[in-house]
Parts: sequence; C-alpha cells; structure tokens
Amino acid sequence: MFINWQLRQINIKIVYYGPSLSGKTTNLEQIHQKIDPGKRGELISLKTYADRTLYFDFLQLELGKINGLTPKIQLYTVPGQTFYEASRKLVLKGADGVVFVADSGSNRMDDNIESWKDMSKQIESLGVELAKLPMIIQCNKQDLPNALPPDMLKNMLNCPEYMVIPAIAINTVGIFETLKAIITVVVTDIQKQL
Ligand SMILES: Nc1nc2c(ncn2[C@@H]2O[C@H](COP(=O)(O)OP(=O)(O)OP(=O)(O)O)[C@@H](O)[C@H]2O)c(=O)[nH]1
Ligand SMILES: [Mg+2]
Repeated sequence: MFINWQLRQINIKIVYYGPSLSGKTTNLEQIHQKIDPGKRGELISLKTYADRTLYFDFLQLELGKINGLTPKIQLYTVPGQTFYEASRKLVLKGADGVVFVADSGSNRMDDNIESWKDMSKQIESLGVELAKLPMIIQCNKQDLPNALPPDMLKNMLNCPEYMVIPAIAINTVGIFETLKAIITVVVTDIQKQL
C-alpha cells in the first residue's frame, strides 16, 4: 500500500497468482472488457508468441473513495509457467492482497498444490506472514467436464480459512464476485491500518 497524501491517493496492489493456464490473464481481460472505460486504464499484457504471460499483466481501476482517499486498484498477474519463478516473486512484492486462481480440472491438482506451496514460500521470504495477507481463492474452469467442486479444491489446498469462489473466467462467471471479495478484504485490512 502506498499513500500519496498530497494527491490524497492510495495505491492498492492485488496479485492474481496460480499455476500456468489457470485463467489469470483471462480474469484481467474480462475486467478490462466489461468495466466502464472511464474507471479503468489500458490492459498492459506482456506475452510470448503463444499468448502465455511473460513477466506480468497490469490493469488499473479507480473506484469510490475510502476515508477521503481515492484508491487506485492495481491488478497484476504472475506468469504461471514454472521457470518464471523469479518474476512471480518480483510481482508479489508489496501485494496488499492475492487472488489464487486454481484450475478446477481434476488433472491439475498437483499443479495447484505446487503453485500454492511456491506462493506461500515466496510470501514468507518477502517477510510477510501468509495468514495476515488478504487472500481469496478462485476455482476457475468450473465448466470443464472433469472440474472438481470448490470445497474439494479447498480441502486439497488445505486452506479452510479462505473464501472460495467458483468461476468460469471465459464467460465472466465469478470474475466480479472475486474482484469485489478481494477488494473488500483488502480495504477492511487497510482501514485497520489508517
Ligand atoms: N474451459 C475454460 N477455459 C478457460 C477458462 N478461463 C480461461 N480459459 C482458457 O485457458 C487458457 C489459459 O488462460 P490464461 O488466462 O492465458 O491463463 P494464465 O493463467 O494467464 O496462464 P499463464 O500466463 O501461462 O500463467 C486460455 O485458452 C483461456 O481461454 C474457463 O473458465 N474455462
Ligand atoms: Mg497469463
């Protein structure tokens, strides 16, 4: 969180994390497409030739005031492919909240668990206590024939304390529920600090 008292502006950083191809970039693309253009900036996507995220995606939103401050909500995605670990850690740095985008396909459970472990390790190595970081879990690709129900995913990740939201990102299902949920937990957390 960064507050510019002169401009009465507060920057809030939310990172979409998860295994490769779970739908992190699709979340930002849908938000960018559906939100009023007056309330958002351009979507900046750094992609490889095969449409995979290289380094990160970025989208900024402007919402109503919090305690007289104008929030700039900055959404980032990490690149999910395993060899971009260093980029993921850089993108996570300074996050006020995380959306963990899990792939609900039953064949992707090992990838979800590995990504969750990597994320937990990175957060701790940045000097942040995992339990204190606002977090929402999105179970994406619920349209797949082999999709597992959100409660089962939550059990597999062994994280009973977090809110879990089912989603079909390609159809915008659960996208704004996720965004609202993470903003709510982050803002509640920030208000305690102000
Ligand atoms: N069936 C289905 N496909 C989806 C859904 N959401 C995203 N996809 C597809 O999954 C593929 C990967 O989506 P991305 O959003 O690029 O995934 P990512 O998590 O950003 O991937 P990396 O950048 O490599 O980490 C694309 O072909 C999407 O169209 C969904 O809800 N259901
Ligand atoms: Mg991506």
